[in-house]
Amino acid sequence: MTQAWWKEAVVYQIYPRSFMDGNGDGIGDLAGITSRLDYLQELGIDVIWLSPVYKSPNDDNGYDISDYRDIMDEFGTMEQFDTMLEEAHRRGIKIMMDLVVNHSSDEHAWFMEARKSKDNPYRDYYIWRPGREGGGAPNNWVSCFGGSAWEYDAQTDEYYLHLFTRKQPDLNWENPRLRREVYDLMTFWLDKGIDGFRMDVINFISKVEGLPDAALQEGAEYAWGGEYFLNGPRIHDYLQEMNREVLSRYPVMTVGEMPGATVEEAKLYTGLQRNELQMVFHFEHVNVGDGKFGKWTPNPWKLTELKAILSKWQYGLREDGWNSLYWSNHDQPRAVSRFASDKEEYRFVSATMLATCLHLHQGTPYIYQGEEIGMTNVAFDSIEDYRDVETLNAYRDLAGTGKLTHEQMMDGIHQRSRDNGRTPVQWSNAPHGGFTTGTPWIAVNPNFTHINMEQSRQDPDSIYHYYRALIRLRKANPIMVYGDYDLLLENDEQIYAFTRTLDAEKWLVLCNFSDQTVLFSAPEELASYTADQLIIGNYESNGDETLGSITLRPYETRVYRLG
Ligand code: TEU
Ligand code: CA
Repeated sequence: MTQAWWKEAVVYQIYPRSFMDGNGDGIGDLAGITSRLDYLQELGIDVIWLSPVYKSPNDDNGYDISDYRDIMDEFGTMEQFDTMLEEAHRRGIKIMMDLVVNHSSDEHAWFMEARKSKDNPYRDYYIWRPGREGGGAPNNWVSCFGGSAWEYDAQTDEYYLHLFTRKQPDLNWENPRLRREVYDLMTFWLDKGIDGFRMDVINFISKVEGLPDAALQEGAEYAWGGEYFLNGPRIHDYLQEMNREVLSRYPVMTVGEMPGATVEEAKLYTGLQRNELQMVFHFEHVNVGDGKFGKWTPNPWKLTELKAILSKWQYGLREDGWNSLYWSNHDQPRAVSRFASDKEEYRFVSATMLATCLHLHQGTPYIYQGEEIGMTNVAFDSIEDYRDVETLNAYRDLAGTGKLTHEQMMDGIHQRSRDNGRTPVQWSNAPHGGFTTGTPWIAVNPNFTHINMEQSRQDPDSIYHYYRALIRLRKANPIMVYGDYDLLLENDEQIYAFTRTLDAEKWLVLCNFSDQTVLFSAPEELASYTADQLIIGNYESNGDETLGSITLRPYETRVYRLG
């Protein structure tokens, strides 16, 4: 197995708007981030993935960029960015930027030019088509955030494609001039000294020629066109070109966000000899339980499903390629609420079990801000309290049309809205959780009074200190990074058990995903081993260290070195 710093690293994601407000205007900012770097150093992480900080009108909180070479007004100045970068580097922390180049903002200078006339030099930076004969959008694709993926522009009597909101027009990667612009702006940031890119929906950039209609479901107005733009025909050419032109010239970390990517495709994206990317974020495990209206009507999910998905990825990328490991991010609900229990009596054991499970898989782990103190989902009573454009559009499309009742929709929102991950980080029990001295742009989860960083740092037995221990463990034990993964008990609905093996060393990882007390009895393949040493766990020992029968308490996790 080829060794690499980015395989050994632990990444921490910052969603700047919700991380720390440095100037009291209620919006997190760069000064706020800089003020918390000591904290991140103490936690022990190696890399920060910074969600977008570029100039943006914030239709989608910075994922709609109007100037790729400048900083969003609310977040501060380029000088403050440079200070943050320097201060991070001084502490041995690298910065990975978000690269959002499937689309720009409609307020980007390129688009403002492009929409002026059909022969404008920037016209082909975007995807324009005339309407259908007899009227209407060029095809029937639905936007990821609801409604048609096309917007009519009267000035030139044509439509432009937007797979996200109408303020996020898709860029035309067929155009070599556009690709050159992207490589140049990447170089601009790399020359500043940043350490990598997380690439937003990067597997959407190559569309099938002709942009054909997708199959319409009965009664639906629009259709999901994924088969015509996910992992499209020229995607590997583009990524190899990007690698040749830019990435190969810098010692960087790269991860491509890829909804709809399968493990077979991930091998092509991350295979060492392919010179594309290092890792992808797939969505298979975070989509478990999606129902009739996707995440808004969630069904219960089974542990066997989750294990099957994660194991397929572990085995699939075992020889070549590399996994990214995550439970949550700024688009997902909070990990404890989604995958274990956020009931206060189980919150510590849930959060530490999930952390252990994730960090003991093979791959590079990503911690989402607040996860390290066990922050939970929020349940605002009123739709007025939500800010996320996806949530608000879905409410309009589903509750507004009677497809779901208000109560059903609010239940879906409470479980899965992106705003669950976007309420501000809870730093202390001061007003607004110490996030701001002003009025926060989105309300702080009211549980900040007992779930907060200050509390978690003071308590040596907290989730926070458990994360620190896990990270330290990774630094000291190459088996956590490079060891082979092997699943045990694949049909068990309560216990997630697996081994990691590196040369002569073997570790056993046990995770109880249920609120029941369950018995683990070692399967055949472990018959010749004994539990040599408990490496980490989230309960006091109960003395049953014989592999034949281990009683796991609710959400208990244990990692043993086997002898
Ligand atoms: O997300 C891509 C994406 O597919 C999400 O819309 C995701 O499917 C959804 O949130 C889950 O319901 C990326 C960014 O991470 C997201 O914040 C942006 O809104 C989106 O791209 C557009 O840039
Ligand atoms: Ca601010």
